[in-house]
Amino acid sequence: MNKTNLAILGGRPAFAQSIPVGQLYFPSWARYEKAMRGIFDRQYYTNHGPLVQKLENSLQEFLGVKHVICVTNATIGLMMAADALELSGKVILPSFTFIASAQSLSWAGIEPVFCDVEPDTHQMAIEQLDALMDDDVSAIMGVNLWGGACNLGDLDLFAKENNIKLYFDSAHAFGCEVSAGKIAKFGSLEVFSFHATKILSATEGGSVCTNDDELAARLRNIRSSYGAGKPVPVVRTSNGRMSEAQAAIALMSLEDFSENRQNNEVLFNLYEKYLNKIPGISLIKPTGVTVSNYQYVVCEIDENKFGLSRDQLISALKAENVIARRYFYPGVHHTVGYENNKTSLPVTDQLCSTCIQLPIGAMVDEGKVEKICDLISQIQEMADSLTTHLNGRGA
Ligand code: T4K
Repeated sequence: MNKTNLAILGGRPAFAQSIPVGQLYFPSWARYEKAMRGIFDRQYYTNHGPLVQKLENSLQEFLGVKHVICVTNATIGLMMAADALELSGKVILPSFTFIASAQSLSWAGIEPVFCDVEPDTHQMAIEQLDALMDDDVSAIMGVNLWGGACNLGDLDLFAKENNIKLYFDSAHAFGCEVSAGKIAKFGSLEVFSFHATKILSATEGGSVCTNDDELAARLRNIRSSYGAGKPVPVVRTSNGRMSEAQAAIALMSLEDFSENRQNNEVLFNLYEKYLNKIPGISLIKPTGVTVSNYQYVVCEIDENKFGLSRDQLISALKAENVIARRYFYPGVHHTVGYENNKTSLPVTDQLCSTCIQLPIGAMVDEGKVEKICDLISQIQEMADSLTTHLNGRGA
């Protein structure tokens, strides 16, 4: 491509159709139709139907965990978790996460206490936890980010020493492994997201996983309005049911998981090869795991070296129909309900202004990765003239 043809300067977009961030798994129409016909034949849409039960059993086997409770989405899973764990007072969690991690606590009347993350890995900064502890803290919510994991061993030790609970928002970590096995069984419970952008998709969906029988019984009672399974005392119930249509997609996605993960790994390695050659952009590799799902391609932009800010790069890519994202922006400690929070989280604040996610998943192939990296390289080489152009537009 000729450099002067960049779309932001008036050229034709490099891609005719938008390339989004996210796994965006779509099974073949024939497979989808067959699954939906089954639902129509059985005339059963929702409430712990046969497909949800099959999915829960399959996931228990796949993940090596005793209980998988499928839910409408991870947000409701996290809200149910706060009740099932009987949390109170305060819970420590990183602010560098999706807004749902903290909002699930606010729904339960719990105060989120935000901690910073490690600059290199983006995972929770465990050495800062001591300073955040007081008698009101009842738990830590670890967040396993970007297909990597936080330091599970150190977190477990810290929680035990302080006699508080530990659980995980593992929305990004489905299918990831550490030396002790698959992510799913650590802490009291873990919550996965099966949103369409995740490697295991139910279109919307999620699950709560635990080895604790009593906790699982509480979760099943909270999930289903009037309760379900073994009756156990709970504070309140909700509607966190997963529908049969959601479970049907998730079962197909689970069947194709290995292939999709492998494909992501190939694409990730290709990104690494090309991006390494471009000044001012660094790829963050998933850490703390022996196997990653490579669900996200996360980079940091060093404006001084790249020549443009993260947001300017996003604008230039958007013009080419590459829909890069800025997860997470703004930092959760500056969002709904926490605007007056005075916590100083320098690493989180820095990452919220420099992190960019590039497309990976089913909508991307090797040729597209090469083309996206070529575009980024050209944008970087033309940074000076693009800055003049973008400043002129007020971007
Ligand atoms: N904890 C963490 C750490 C999380 O990251 C999340 C969610 C949660 C908890 C809560 O999980 P859920 O309650 O959502 O299960 C997305 C997702 O909505 C969200 O699941 C995810 N994390 C978050 C990081 O990103 P958006 O608003 O960026 O997604 P959306 O719908 O705009 O999709 C991304 C791109 O994909 C867009 O360019 C549009 C495109 N797209 C999307 C869908 C659904 C398509 O082309 N086709 C599609 O069908 O939040």
